[in-house]
Amino acid sequence: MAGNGQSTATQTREIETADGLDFDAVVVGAGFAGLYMLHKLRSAGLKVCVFESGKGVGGTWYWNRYPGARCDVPSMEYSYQFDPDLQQEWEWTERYASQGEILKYLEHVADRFDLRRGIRFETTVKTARFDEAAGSWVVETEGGDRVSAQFLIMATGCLSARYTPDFEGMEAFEGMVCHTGKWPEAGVDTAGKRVGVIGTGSSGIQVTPMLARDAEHLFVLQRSPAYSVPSQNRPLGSEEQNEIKARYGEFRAEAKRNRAGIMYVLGENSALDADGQELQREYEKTWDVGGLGFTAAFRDIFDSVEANKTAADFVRDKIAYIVRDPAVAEALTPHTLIGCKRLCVDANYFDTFNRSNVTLVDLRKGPIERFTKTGIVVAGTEIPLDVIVLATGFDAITGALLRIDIRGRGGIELKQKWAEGPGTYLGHSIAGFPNMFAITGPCSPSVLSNLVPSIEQDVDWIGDCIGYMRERGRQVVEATPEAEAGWVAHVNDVAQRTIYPLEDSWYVGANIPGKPRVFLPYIGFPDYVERCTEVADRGYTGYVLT
Ligand code: NA7
Repeated sequence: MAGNGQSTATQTREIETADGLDFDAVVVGAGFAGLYMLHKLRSAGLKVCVFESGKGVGGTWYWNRYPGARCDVPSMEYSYQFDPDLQQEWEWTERYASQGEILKYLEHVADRFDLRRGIRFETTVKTARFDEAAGSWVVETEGGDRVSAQFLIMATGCLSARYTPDFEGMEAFEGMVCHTGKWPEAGVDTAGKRVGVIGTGSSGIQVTPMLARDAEHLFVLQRSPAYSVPSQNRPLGSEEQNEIKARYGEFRAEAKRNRAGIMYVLGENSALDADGQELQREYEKTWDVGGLGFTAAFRDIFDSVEANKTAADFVRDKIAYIVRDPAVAEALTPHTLIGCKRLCVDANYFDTFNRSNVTLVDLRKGPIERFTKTGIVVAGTEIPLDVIVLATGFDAITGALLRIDIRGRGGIELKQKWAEGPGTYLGHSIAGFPNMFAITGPCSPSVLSNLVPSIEQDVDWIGDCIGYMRERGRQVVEATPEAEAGWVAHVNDVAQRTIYPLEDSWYVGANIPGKPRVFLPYIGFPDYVERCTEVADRGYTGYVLT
């Protein structure tokens, strides 16, 4: 986090001298989205204040410091493209960047574009209310700051509201408990200790092999087995990078034409037309390449249950092959559709269960009953532990927005408006919440796309919309309820044409008790971009500008 402390005085000055705490825009969050939003608006001459809970920039990549934390999108793509020089200068060291490297990159971006002075760190936004008479937002922080701004921009991230289940007796445990999503900066000493990890989603799957290396014994408490494919991560040589950099624009444009906005070649064939040999050959090929491209082996893995089953069978066979104990292999094998819950990308996850210091605890045979002073009781037996790692996920996409008390026109609470599930227009605008935007909000491609280009798309769109308003002297922009309803219907319609909604996952809010079951992201980055562009080109159709 080098550099954060030294600029505190400057940031405070910029924030405090801006017309007595009256801003053009308040941005909440200083991860990928907040940093670029600040740069964009500041470059357009706006007075901007960013509030950030962390001590430094980075958002997700600031908090998720657990060993093994790594992005599942290749580093050459999981990076900004708004500045060609930045894009050319930065050198990635691995095919998939580690948390530490992404954080360094974001710190570099913050310094390169002089962003830190516009950010108030260690400041959590508590409430935001739209003042109808003034046509602006009043934002209050937990520390008592109160500022107003014409625009409120939520850059709060899709996977930032941590979820910790309400385990009985948690406070009684005398060892260390830490969530992967809030890993201590100083690290956690697990060497020679008895460690329990709860959760086998992406975070659990990444942290497990790392913990197994030095723990005396690692217990992996699994409620649902997950599909995972190898990342086949490797060092990224300059030659390979330079090849991409020589045609970076073209490379990025090509990636954006794919449904997820990521570079992969979608198989032309249907898995249903392939015989056993072809299936095996194609899946082996994509397995060896590694990463999320596995599900691109055939064109219809997300469109047909039967096609999906061929990919799932292949991974099930791999698990049986890798894990030596057949009973453990079976317990680790999912029997659901593949990829409808986020596909995990790992480094030796399944092989870790061949180690003598690792035990899989199958919670389907008996759930976690309670925590005790010295461990966790599962099915009547205590597992003695020194450290408990919660890899229990996030209240995805809506959680970070709803944890702030946001009130729009007529004092309506966002929580109330979204009681039955979130509705937005184009993912970033909400009827009844004028002059507020959510970057990669619900009903946008967000987590089903490469998030960085999705963020840039939203930031550019929002910046252009604000620019349009300023040029024409418009004060307030608001999505109409009709436009919002139409967009939500379209988002659902597109999702229903795929098999994504068929499984329980955080894409549908199923991981959070009581959360309405609604398919949260929009499937199809290129269609989304086209629609947003069309709306802007036609003078912001579906919005009222006053
Ligand atoms: P995920 O994918 O939501 O995984 C959370 C895990 O925690 C999952 O295995 C859950 O089991 C498990 N969990 C949650 N509650 C409990 C309780 N009460 N008891 C036992 N186990 C529980 O979160 P991640 O942080 O791994 O990944 C989130 C995203 O971040 C990921 O998809 C990437 O996009 C990056 P369940 O499956 O619900 O049975």
